[in-house]
This record gives sequence, structure tokens and C-alpha cells, in this order.
Amino acid sequence: MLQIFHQAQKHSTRTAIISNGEHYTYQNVLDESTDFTSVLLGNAFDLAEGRVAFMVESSFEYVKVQWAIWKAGGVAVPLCTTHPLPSLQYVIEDTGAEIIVVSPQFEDILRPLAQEKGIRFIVLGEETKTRTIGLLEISTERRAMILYTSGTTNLPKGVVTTHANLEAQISTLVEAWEYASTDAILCILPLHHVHGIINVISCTLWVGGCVEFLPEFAPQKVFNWFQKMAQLSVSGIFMAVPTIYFKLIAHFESLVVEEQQALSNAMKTFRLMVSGSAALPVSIMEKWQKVSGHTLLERYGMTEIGMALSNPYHGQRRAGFVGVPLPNVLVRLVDEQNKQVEKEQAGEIQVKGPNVFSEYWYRPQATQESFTEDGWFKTGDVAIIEEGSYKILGRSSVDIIKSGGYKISALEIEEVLRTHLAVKDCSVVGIPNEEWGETVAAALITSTTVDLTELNQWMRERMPSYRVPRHYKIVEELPRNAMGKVTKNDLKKLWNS
Ligand code: MCA
Ligand code: AMP
Repeated sequence: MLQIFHQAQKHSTRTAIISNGEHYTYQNVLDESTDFTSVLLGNAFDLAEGRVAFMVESSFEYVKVQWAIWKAGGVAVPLCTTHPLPSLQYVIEDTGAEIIVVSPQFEDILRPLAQEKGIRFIVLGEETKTRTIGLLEISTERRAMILYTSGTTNLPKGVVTTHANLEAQISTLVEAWEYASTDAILCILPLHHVHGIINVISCTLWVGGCVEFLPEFAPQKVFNWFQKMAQLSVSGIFMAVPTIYFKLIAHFESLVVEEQQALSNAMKTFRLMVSGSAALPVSIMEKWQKVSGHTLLERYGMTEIGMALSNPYHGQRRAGFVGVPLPNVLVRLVDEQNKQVEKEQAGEIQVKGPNVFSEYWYRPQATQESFTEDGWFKTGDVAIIEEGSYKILGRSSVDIIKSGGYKISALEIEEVLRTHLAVKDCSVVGIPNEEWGETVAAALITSTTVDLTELNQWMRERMPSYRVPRHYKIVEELPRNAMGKVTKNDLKKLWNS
């Protein structure tokens, strides 16, 4: 049996999940996921790494389906619940999903696609348990999950992790941040990325803690939960991206002093508050310290590796730094020849260890290119070590944008823009933004007059809202170097001027 289920058995009577006002024990999660395993399996004995795409809201049902896929020997492919159909279709087709599972509210979005492609389609609530099954022995070397990440290629790539990878990603954090069965955590992050799936849900469930779901982010609801945890004297933990802390601070500042005081007192009772997925501005860290009494623990991770670097749980957390390698994670900084840099020199972060993913789904060349000959994963992020702690300086590619904690490929947006009839050419960059980290900006060369509001609506129908440009400029030509390549750093100046 996979370790995560062994762990759950140890805590069978404890509350694992609070979702839509209902409490579920670990035994409930184990039993209901086993029932759903039988639905997934039908007459089969083992899904044998068949991909199961699931579009299920952030809730008990999400965990039930995820665990059932693993118990059935399948590969979990979580779909973003807010993505438009073209993005969902891309993931379903790219993974070659054999089964699609949906919550009833998503049935209309995906049923036609499933019918057209002949993919088995299961709507939660309509399924019936078919038979009693025994649990399969699943080797930890088998594939467990595929998550999609944007990069320096124009289409997102599927990052494949094995059960052994997931176990390593979970156990390093459990050790470093001392997750405990007495912990309660709020899940507000989307569940098609590592931050929500591993750091929030899986680590907490690994140790017998309690995950409470808030289906979507709303500052007042988060604050209400902080107060509830304080009143119950529970060991609360909270994890979010910098944009969320920015929004919480803005909401806090709109409250009257008495409310602020009560909230600050509640937050001070928390055990741990963590920030990651994008650089935490020092200004947000300092403001949050005043609001909550917490020095945020900033850490660094990536879809392909889980978490790699972390400020200390005990000890000084330095603003603007991401700390040191986590247990069992090897990290080095290298120059362009993959040679380790001298002390206090900047270099690319490379990572090795059991946490590192196995492959990009069906992209052997991309997989090969992302590793050095001696097996180090090349992150594309540049850092320096100062006084023993890593500081992220940026990314080696200007084409990767981080906005609201999401990684966005400029090339992917350019591809879509170029399919618009009025767009002759374009170039996309990220420009600094206090709230979002970066926002997406597009310079366009157009062939006819373009109504930018209409163009924006056209983009929204084709991609998730966080990828849609927030700023447009129509230009006569794009800045280029002698080789004819667009010089994006010059382009960024367009919005600074
Ligand atoms: C949304 N809006 C934006 C953006 N996103 N505007 C500018 N830039 C953006 N990126 C606009 C919408 O169009 C809308 O405007 C308004 O903001 C509200 O949109 P909504 O989607 O409802 O926003 P929200 O619910 O407030 O979401 C903000 C959020 C969300 C909660 C910060 O972006 C989020 O959950 N981010 C976390 C992503 C994450 O988990 N990343 C981890 C991946 P209008 O009303 O005008 O339409 S990285 C990872 O996993 C690695 C391993 C790691 O290290 O952690
Ligand atoms: P993703 O591929 O969506 O998992 O995003 C991973 C990327 O997020 C990394 O390659 C970094 O560029 C960025 N990132 C994650 N955590 C941090 C952090 N604490 N500071 C700066 N960048 C970060």
C-alpha cells in the first residue's frame, strides 16, 4: 500500500477534511476513495498508469478522487476549474486521458468533448460502486501525477511525478516545517499546482492534520477562519502566494481598528505562515509582520522539483532570501558551462534528489535538455548565496512571467495573439506590479484598426484570465537586435516611460 494510505490509517478517527461544512475523518476519506476506486476500475484490475483527468472543485471530493486514482493504479491529472475549454482540451488530449471525472457543475463543459473523443465520462454523484475490491500493491516507481507548466516552449508541458517523487516532496517539508497531527490548514490555492496539492493538502494529510477547504479566495473568509482557529485554540498554519498576502493586507487596512486588533490577536496564535511560488516583496513581508506578528517563511520551489530551498522554521528568516536546501535535496549554482560558480557569484540553480520529476510527458527531448549529463535538473532560475542563504535574482529567460503566483509563457500568449486577424506581429513581456508580481503586457503591430476591448474579450475566450494581457500598446515596429530578435528588455521600457 502507498505510504500516504498507511499514514492515513494511523489517524483513522481524526478529522482529515472540513469541506462545505461537513467533517470527514481519515476513515471516511479512505473508505469513500476505495468505493470510488471500484468505480474507476470497472472490470479492470489495475488502471496501469492510465491517465484520469478530473475537474473537481477544491473540496473533500477532490481528495477522494485523487486518492481513488492512485489506489486504482492510475495517473492523476487535475484540471483547473476556471480554465476555458481550449486549455482543458489541451491537457486532456496531451495526456491521452482515458477517463474524465467531473463534479456535476462541470458536466456541460466536458461531456461533449468526452463524447466526441470516446473518453469514459464519470459525473460525481451519479456513480455506483460496482464491487468490493482489495487494494493493489503499487510500486512507488510508477507514475502518479501529471501537472502542466509553462516554460520557454510555446505550449505547456506535462510534468510527470512518480509516487516516490511525491513521497520525497512531502517528507522533506514535513521534516523541515514540523507538520503535526494537531495542525489545521486552510486550502485556498488552486489544486492543479504543487503549492496547493503538496504543501497544503498532502503534507497535512500525511501527518494526520486537518485541511479545511475554502473553494475560492475571499479575504474576509480567510480572516474569519483565522479567528475560528484562534477561538478553538488550534495550531493553525497558512500558506499562500505573495499576491494573496497583498490582498489580505489591503483588506485588513480597510477594517476598523477594533476588528484589526482582534484579527492580529488571532493570527498571533498561529504556528506558521509561509509564502512562495513567486518572490515575496520585502514591503509585503514587513507589512504582514505588523498585521499578524509573523515573519513569513519564504521558500522556493518549482513544479518539476517540489520545494528545494527554505528559510528556517527555527531561526532567522531573512527578507529577500529563500534560505538553504531542504533535507535530501541537493542544490548547486552553476555557470553557463554547468560548472559550479565561485563563492558569492550568481549562477543557475540546479537540483538533484528523489524529489525531482521523472520526465516531461511524451517530450523525451525536452526532458533530456532539462537535465545536465550528470543528472542535475536545470531550473532556469538565477541565484546567489550571501551569508549562507540563497537569494533569487531572476530567471534566465525573459519569456517566463510570474503573475499572481502563476507561471506564464510569453511565447504561448504571442502564439494566440498572432492568430487574431488584425495582429500582424506582437511581443509579450511581464512588467513589474506590486500586487501581482508581474502583469502581462503586449505590444502589437496591427494590420487594421483594432478595438482593444474586443481583442481582450477574444483573448479571454481562449486562455485563463491570468494569462490575458493587462496592458496593450499598438506600435509601428518592435525593437530588435542586429540578429532580428525582439529585444524584450527594450520593450519593457515602453510601459515604464
Ligand atoms: C486575475 N486577475 C488578474 C490576474 N489574475 N489581473 C492581473 N494579473 C493577474 N495575474 C484579475 C481578473 O481578471 C479579475 O479581474 C480579478 O483579477 C479577479 O480575478 P480572480 O481570478 O477572481 O482573482 P482572485 O480569485 O483574486 O485570484 C487571485 C489569486 C489567484 C488568488 C492570487 O491568482 C491564485 O490563486 N494564485 C495562486 C496560483 C498558485 O497556486 N500558484 C502556484 C503555482 P476582472 O474582475 O476585471 O475580470 S507555482 C508552484 O506550485 C510552485 C511549485 C511553487 O513554488 O509554489
Ligand atoms: P512553477 O513552474 O509554476 O512551479 O513555478 C516555479 C517558479 O516560480 C520557479 O522557477 C521560480 O521562478 C518561481 N518561484 C517559486 N518560489 C519563488 C520564490 N520564493 N522567489 C522567487 N521565485 C520563486
